[in-house]
Amino acid sequence: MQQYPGVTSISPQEKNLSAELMQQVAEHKGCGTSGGSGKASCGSSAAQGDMPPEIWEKVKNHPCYSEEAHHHYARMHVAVAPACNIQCNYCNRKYDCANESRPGVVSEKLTPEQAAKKVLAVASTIPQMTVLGIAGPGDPLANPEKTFKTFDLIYKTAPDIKLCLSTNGLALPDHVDTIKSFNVDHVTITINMVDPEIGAEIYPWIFYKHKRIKGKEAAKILSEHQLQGLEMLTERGILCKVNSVMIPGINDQHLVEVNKAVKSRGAFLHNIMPLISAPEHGTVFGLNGQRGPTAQELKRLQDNCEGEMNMMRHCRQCRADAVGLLGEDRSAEFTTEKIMAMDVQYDAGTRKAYQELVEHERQEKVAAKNSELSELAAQRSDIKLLVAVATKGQGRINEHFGHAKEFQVYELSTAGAKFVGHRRVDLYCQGGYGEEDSLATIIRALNDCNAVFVAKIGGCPRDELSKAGIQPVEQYAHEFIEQSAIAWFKDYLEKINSGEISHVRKGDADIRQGAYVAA
Ligand code: CLF
Ligand code: SF4
Repeated sequence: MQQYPGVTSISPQEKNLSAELMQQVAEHKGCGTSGGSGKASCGSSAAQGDMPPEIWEKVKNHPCYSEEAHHHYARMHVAVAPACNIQCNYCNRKYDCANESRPGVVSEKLTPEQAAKKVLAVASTIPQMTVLGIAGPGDPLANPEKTFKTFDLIYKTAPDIKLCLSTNGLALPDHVDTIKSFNVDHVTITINMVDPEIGAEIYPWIFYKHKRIKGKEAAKILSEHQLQGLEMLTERGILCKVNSVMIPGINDQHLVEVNKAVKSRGAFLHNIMPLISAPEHGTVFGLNGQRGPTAQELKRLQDNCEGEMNMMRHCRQCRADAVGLLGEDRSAEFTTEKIMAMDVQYDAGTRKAYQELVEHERQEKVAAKNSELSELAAQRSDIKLLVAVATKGQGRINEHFGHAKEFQVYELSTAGAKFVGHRRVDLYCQGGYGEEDSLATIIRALNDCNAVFVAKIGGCPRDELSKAGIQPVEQYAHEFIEQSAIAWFKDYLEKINSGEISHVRKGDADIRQGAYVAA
C-alpha cells in the first residue's frame, strides 16, 4: 500500500474491527434481499434484519445510502467549498460540482459559521433532516479548512446529525485520518475510470503538488489516489459510496470494470448517474455534442452491475445547497438572509421524538409489505412490469396526479416491488387548469408503465392515460406504496390467470429508448 505524508497508521485493533466490518459489507448482498429476488440492491426496502446491526445503524436514516430511508429522511448540503483541484470535461466552474449536482445551478456560498447556523436552523425546522453533506460547489478536500471547520462546528453543537462528504478523491489519502477524527461516517468518491487512457478523455488536467499535470499522467495519479483513498476509508470502517458519471462512448462499457474495482476495495454502494450535457452548460462535453445516456442504457448498465454490488438508483443529482427530502428542494426557505434573521432553538429531544414516530410508521410499512408479499409468493408467473407512483414522501401514495413533479417507478414481479428509478415531469395542473402539452409529455415519460398510482386524478388525464394503456389507480390513495403495488399486482395476475384480462407487454420492465432520463 502506498504511503502518504501526514497519514498516520491505524491501530491493529482498529484494523481488525474494520476488516470485520468490510467483510460484512462484502458479504452483505443488498439492503433489499427480503424481496426474495436474491439480487443485491439498495433500491428496495431495507429492513433491520437484512444486514449486520453496525451497518444498519449507519444507513438506516441516511437517505442516499438506503432507498427505503429516502422516503422518510432528508439531507442538506452547505456550499462552503468553492475551489477545485481538477477539471472534469462535464463541469463548468460557473456552476456547482457536477459530480453530485446537475449542471446549470449555482449555490450561495457560505462561511463555516454561516453554514453551522443554517444546519441548526434546518434541523430545527425539518426534524427528519438527519444528514449534513458537503459536496461543493467545488471539491470539499480542495478546501479542507472550511470543510473541516464546518464539520467541527456541527459535531460540537448537533452530534445527532450524520456527517457526509463527497470528493473527487485527488486529495483524499491526505485527509483520511482527519475525516475519521471528525466522525464523518459516509464518504462518496466520484470514480469514472480505472484506466488512464479513458481518464484522459474525461479529465484534461489535475493540480497536484503545486503543478498542473495533464493527460494520461494526470488521470493515472487521480485514479491511484481515488482507489487508495477508498481502501484507506474502508479499512477504517467508514462507509463509502462511489459515484460514476456514465458517458456513452467513453466510459459506459468500462464502468463494469470500475464497479468490480470499487467493490473489491470495500465500497458499499455504487451510484451510476447519467451525464447531463447541453451546450448552454458551457462544458467541454456540452459544447462538443457529447450526449448523455438514455434511460434504457442507464438501467441496463445498472442491472449489469447489480450482481456485483448494491446499486443506488434513487439519486437526484442534487445541488450543493440542497435541503429536504431527495427530489424536493427547500433551499429557498433557507437563504443566508433568512437564516441570519432567524432565532434558532435547536432541540435534540424534539428531533429524537419525531424520528421515533417516523421509525414506528416505517416498521408498520415494512410489516404491511411483508404480509402482502407472503401472499404473492404463492403465485407463479414470469411477468415483470413497471408502475409509476405519485408521492410526496413517507412511502405513501399521497400526491395528486396534477401536482406531481416526478413519478417513482417500481418494477413488479412475484419477487415483490423494487424501486428502479424516477421520472421528472412537467406539472400537469397549472393554476387550477390541466395543461395539455404537459399531459402529452407525462404520458411519453411513463409510456413503459402499465399503471400509475395516484392519490387523485381528474377525468381528462384519466381518459388519456387509459387510452395510452396506462391504468390510473386511485384505490390505494394514502396507503403505503409497496404494499399497494404488490396487492395490485396480485390482483392483476389473478385476472390474467382467470382470463378476465390479458397482459400487455410494455417493454418487459425495460425502459424504452428515448424515455426520459432523470435530470
Ligand atoms: Fe449529500 Fe451525497 Fe452525502 Fe447524499 S447527496 S454528500 S451522499 S448527503 Fe445523494 Fe444527492 Fe445523489 Fe449525492 S441524492 S447527489 S447521492
Ligand atoms: Fe467540477 Fe466537481 Fe469535477 Fe471539480 S470535481 S471539475 S467541481 S465536477
